Amino acid sequence: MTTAADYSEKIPNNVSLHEDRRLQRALESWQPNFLSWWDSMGPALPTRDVYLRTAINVGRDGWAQFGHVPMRDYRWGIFLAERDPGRMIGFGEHKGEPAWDKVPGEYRAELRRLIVVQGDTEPASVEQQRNLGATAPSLYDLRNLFQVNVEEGRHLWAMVYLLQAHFGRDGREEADELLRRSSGSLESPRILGAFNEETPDWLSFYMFTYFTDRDGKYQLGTLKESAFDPLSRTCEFMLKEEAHHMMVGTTGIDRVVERTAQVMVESDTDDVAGLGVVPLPVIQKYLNFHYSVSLDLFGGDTSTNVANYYTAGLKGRWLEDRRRDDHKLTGDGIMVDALTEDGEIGQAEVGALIGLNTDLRREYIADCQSGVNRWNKILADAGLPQRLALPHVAFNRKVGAFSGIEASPQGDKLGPQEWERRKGAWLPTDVDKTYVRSLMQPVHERGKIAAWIAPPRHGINGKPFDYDYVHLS
Ligand code: BYC
Ligand code: FE
Ligand code: FE
Repeated sequence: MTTAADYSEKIPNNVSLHEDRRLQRALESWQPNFLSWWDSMGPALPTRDVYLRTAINVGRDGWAQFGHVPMRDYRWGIFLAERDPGRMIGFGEHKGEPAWDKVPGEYRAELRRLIVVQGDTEPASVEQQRNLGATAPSLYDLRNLFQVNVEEGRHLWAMVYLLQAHFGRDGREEADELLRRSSGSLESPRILGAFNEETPDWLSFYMFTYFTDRDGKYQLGTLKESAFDPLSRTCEFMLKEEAHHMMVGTTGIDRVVERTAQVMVESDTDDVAGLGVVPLPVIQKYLNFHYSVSLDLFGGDTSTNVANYYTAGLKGRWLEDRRRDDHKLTGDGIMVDALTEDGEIGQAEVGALIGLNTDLRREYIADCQSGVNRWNKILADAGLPQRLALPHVAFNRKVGAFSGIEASPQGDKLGPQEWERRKGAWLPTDVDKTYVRSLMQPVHERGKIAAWIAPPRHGINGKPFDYDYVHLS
């Protein structure tokens, strides 16, 4: 059975908020802080309204409605996927016991930390994308940016709900801190590295939504397995929205590659810098950067934290119930990335539990490869011999076994001087970034599109590309 959202309330929800006055008051006093954060850190481009999807329900027969809404009036709501009353814990030492509706005291600190880390990324991405509206390549893209932004705002609401409903005063303090830290700040930065990087141009935005939102997909997938049922149900619903974010990234990069390939063929040259499109080597450098910083988001290659999370039932594996093992892993092993005794790039066998970050990172890497295959098919179909590739897992890492060394995208270990000398060939240089930024001339006219990107194959919700997706003010 589905509980429909109650839209008569200030905060749309399917969690019977009206039954809990204390929680309702906590959320209602947080709401103005959220709105002032949105005003100062959310999308900077003034708009009248935007054609947005709003979550209104969680059932199978339609969970969202579309319509033009002023962004500030977006109904950020709290939605949990439908409850399975008989749900059992699927892994760890509590496997087979009923899932928890409340936070067990012994796991309170760990669960709070997982929810805070997840919650911190959501507003961070909105902050990172704040200025992109000014250079949107089309109204269609502008609308997609804003859709992603409002939904990341809703994901923040989702985590704040869990904190305020289940963690008492600590939870309320953490909810305030989520609005206090800010992306790139020196005094109080966001918790994870990738969320303090800039997203200064639309190529970065597509790379971010492809690679970094995809980390979100995998992390949410593991939290969806959690024994703490409210977290599980929250993440399950967030994953529905996440699919669109990744579609924006996948097709965004498709369209950049397609347009570059077109101009390469038309002009019969590889050297398209100056022809108004992004050269393939620059696309590769952006890919290298966003992929490597996203690999860092999975944490250390070995981690006692993740072993404890798993054993306690807080965080599972990707598609836990499809794994053919005992779902406890106490006697199992896994090969993880590691430096050899003489400091070379290699692998080492460790207990499966402490290698779970590696397990998840590998699922992610395989998924990332599917995008690269897609973009390479676009190049092949254009008759071009060039190909894009994921760099080696040791390339440009700041977290894990390879954080102390440098490596080429091919996986050759490099000394610090050689790295300094050659890194400009692999990561975006100031010249590359300036060139990409020079292409970012706004196209805010209905039905028009910037010259550096191909139009999308489909519009949104069955609307054509030249629909009036955004009304600027
Ligand atoms: N160098 O790395 P840790 C999204 C050690 S995105 C070397 O903390 P953990 C979104 C550390 O001491 C999804 N070592 O990993 C996307 C420890 O050692 P021990 C966000 C380091 O805790 C786009 C070991 O490494 N969600 O939603 O296992 C737009 C491992 O510790 C370093 C989540 O991330 C270093 N620099 O996992 C919007 C989910 N640093 O104890 C949104 C929630 C640490 O083994 N978070 N160490 O000796 C988590 O699940 C986990 O906190 C993390 C880290 C996966 C992030
Ligand atoms: Fe999100
Ligand atoms: Fe997302």
